[in-house]
Amino acid sequence: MNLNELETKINFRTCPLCEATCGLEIHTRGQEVVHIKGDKLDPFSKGYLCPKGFSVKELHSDPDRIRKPMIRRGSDWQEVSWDEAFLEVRKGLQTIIKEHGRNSVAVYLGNPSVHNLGSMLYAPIFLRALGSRNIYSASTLDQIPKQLSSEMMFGSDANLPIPDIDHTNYFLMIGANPLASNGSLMTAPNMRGRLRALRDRGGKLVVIDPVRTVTAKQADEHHFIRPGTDAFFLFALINTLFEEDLVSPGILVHLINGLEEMKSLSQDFSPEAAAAKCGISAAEIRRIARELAASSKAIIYGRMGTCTQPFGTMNSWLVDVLNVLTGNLDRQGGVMFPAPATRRASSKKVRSNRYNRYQSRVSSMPEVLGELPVSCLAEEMETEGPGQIKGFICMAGNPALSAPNSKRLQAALERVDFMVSVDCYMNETSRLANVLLPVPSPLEHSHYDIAFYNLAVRNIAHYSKPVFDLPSEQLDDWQIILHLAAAVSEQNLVGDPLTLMDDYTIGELIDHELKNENSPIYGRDAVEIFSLLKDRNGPERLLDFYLRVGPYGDHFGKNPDGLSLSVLEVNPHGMDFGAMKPRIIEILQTPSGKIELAPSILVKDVKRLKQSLKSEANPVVLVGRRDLRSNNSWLHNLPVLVKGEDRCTLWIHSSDATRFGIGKGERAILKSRTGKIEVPVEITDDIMPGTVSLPHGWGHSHTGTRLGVACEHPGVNVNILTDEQVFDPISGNAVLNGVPVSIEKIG
Ligand SMILES: Nc1nc2c(c(=O)[nH]1)N[C@H]1C(S)=C(S)[C@@H](COP(=O)(O)OP(=O)(O)OC[C@H]3O[C@@H](n4cnc5c(=O)[nH]c(N)nc54)[C@H](O)[C@@H]3O)O[C@H]1N2
Ligand SMILES: Nc1nc2c(c(=O)[nH]1)N[C@H]1C(S)=C(S)[C@@H](COP(=O)(O)OP(=O)(O)OC[C@H]3O[C@@H](n4cnc5c(=O)[nH]c(N)nc54)[C@H](O)[C@@H]3O)O[C@H]1N2
Ligand code: SF4
Ligand SMILES: [Mo]
Repeated sequence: MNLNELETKINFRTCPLCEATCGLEIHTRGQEVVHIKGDKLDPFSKGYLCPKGFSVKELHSDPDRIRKPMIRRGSDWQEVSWDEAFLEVRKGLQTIIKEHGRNSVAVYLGNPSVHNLGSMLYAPIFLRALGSRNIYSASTLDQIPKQLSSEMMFGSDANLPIPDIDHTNYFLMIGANPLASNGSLMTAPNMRGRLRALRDRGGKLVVIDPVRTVTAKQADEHHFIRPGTDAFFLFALINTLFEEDLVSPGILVHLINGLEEMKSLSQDFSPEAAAAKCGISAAEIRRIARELAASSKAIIYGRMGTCTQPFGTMNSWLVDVLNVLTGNLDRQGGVMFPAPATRRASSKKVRSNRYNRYQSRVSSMPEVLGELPVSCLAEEMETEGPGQIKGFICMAGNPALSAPNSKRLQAALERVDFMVSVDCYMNETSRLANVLLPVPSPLEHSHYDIAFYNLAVRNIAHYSKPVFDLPSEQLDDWQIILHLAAAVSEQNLVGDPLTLMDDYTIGELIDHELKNENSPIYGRDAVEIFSLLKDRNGPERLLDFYLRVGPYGDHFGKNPDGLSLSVLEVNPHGMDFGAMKPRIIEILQTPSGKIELAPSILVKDVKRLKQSLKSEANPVVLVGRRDLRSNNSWLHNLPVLVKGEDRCTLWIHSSDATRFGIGKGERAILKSRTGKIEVPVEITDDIMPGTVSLPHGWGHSHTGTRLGVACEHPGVNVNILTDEQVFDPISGNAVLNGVPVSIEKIG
């Protein structure tokens, strides 16, 4: 044995599992992870870690992770070489494309693809090569309403207002549970510490949630809200600001359109009218509005719970209208726009909205930001006729568990002619594929959070080298994706398709940049820039390019002390470029050059809200729940994260338990339009009467999966109950909260 094999090495790496981007200190010996702790020298996380951070050790060594490409013949899976696998993919997809056209191949990009440098940089290239309109992603199960409202208000979905949590005095948090989720659209490690600091400096945290969550318990104030009624609450806050002459956009006053329109729209939503719908009293609504107006630095923040409901886009819009009306948009301690190190100067000052440029085939749902809603995926697979989905590529996703009415979607997946999964597990979705292309362990490739630094409360840049070399028989995500791009291309690319496409990609990027008058390398020589990048390839070359033309970059020599990947490589704990700063002028890309407070599509939708003022509330509705030791559907195979008591339980208020005759420790049947499930019940007064809650991502009881540990703790799949036919009609986003259900005691 080599003596070096026995030496312990210390590696630093960002945790890839959630949006918080914590620094890990990973101790390895040979090919083994000895242990993982928080990296105290990471300028952002300062040693903080949640239990999932440690679990990367088990993830890396999990014997159930798939390590060889596989082809399914009937119910038999065979390990094959990469060449064989890609040949099979090319044959399968080309047959479909030739016969039915490019739109007949659909793609789903799942949540971890946003946490993966290779897929962030290369999936767009694959999507372009494919040229299909049937592009789906986890975004329409999640935050696309927020992206769409930003597109309409500020002119780009790439600029989302992010809470300046470290400097605020007042945090109104609606439909988010960052002490369980570690924060979303608000990248910041150690939410508990940051929220504690807010209170320690005399600030106030107010949580609006149908559940008294762990976050609500740490707040100064928590208000139960009836699921799906946030838009009434938000409009009533706006109504109060106008009625009491508290509107004060500050220096933004000359930068906004639609102030009068907002005033008149809000008139129909008095605090009294809203209170009857949402369950928060008119007096409380008025008081919260006054407190927001009085605070010198306040945040209004709405997340998951506000997006995944029928008024998702409206909520996302009204949240930022409130930030503007109280003068908190683009102000320190309010919500601001990060300046990430990889940001390129935009070439267009004005953009038209990427919305409704085409529609889905069956239900005519509008395209949003280049994709169609997952709620339409099953019907597009089932409904015959030109454009029907016949081929399906699933990357880093498990829609068989994560998408609404998953029974229907699973049946639809079973009938597509050809399916490819790019995944590390044989799970509920990938078991249905014809070809499974396995991705490496997160420790076998590099990492940079190109997506999440766009959402971070500080401007951070942190590059992690691979902890272990890529095993010789393994391809990285970006290589798999380029092979897929080659497989769907018309020509059979000769030579080395990967190098060809990789060089082409960077070449195109350089050309584009050199023509952009706002770029720091405008007008320079393409050959020179290309040669300055020549020592790298793949994601590293693209990342180096982005960093060097970015706001802190070396601008390829023009700013010699500036940032490049080489600089990050000698700063293994990451670098901090400071807190967010006001920069609204730089980011606005609306045709008017102003903030659109009242975009016409959203204004028209207010009629729907007005109509629902009169509708009756459902007697019992179901909401979701996140637990610190989960991550959507895919970490339940790690013993450290599933040990202990069953977490997939139905929370029900004691008054409802009495009403339905359900006692402690008993089980219940839950039914909705789409299905029924049996669940163990937990009685608690931490939930609003009339609301029940169940986590998602469970239900690991399908034959054909290879998830030894998860199958011992299967839980039930809540998405058997969520309804794909109920969605936010503006964005098409799925409704995963506020689902009407009935409950029966078992026996
Ligand atoms: N009822 C209900 N449903 C929900 C939600 C809810 O709150 N309630 N939440 C929704 C939300 S917000 C989201 S984002 C979605 C998430 O749902 P999905 O997008 O389906 O994501 P996951 O369930 O996390 O599945 C991720 C898959 O990626 C694989 N994977 C992990 N890392 C990598 C990698 O680096 N590369 C590749 N190629 N594969 C990888 C995992 O093995 C797993 O199969 O679920 C949604 N569904
Ligand atoms: N531990 C863990 N962390 C995760 C994940 C995970 O699965 N587990 N998933 C990651 C992903 S993909 C995402 S998108 C983020 C999400 O992160 P968050 O946005 O913080 O989402 P949740 O923790 O689901 O909190 C949503 C809250 O909304 C409440 N809610 C439900 N319906 C309504 C409503 O109608 N109105 C209001 N006001 N509230 C409502 C729920 O009770 C819940 O407390 O978390 C990420 N982090
Ligand atoms: S909070 Fe998120 S990033 Fe930090 S250790 Fe946990 S899972 Fe990883
Ligand atoms: Mo998500």
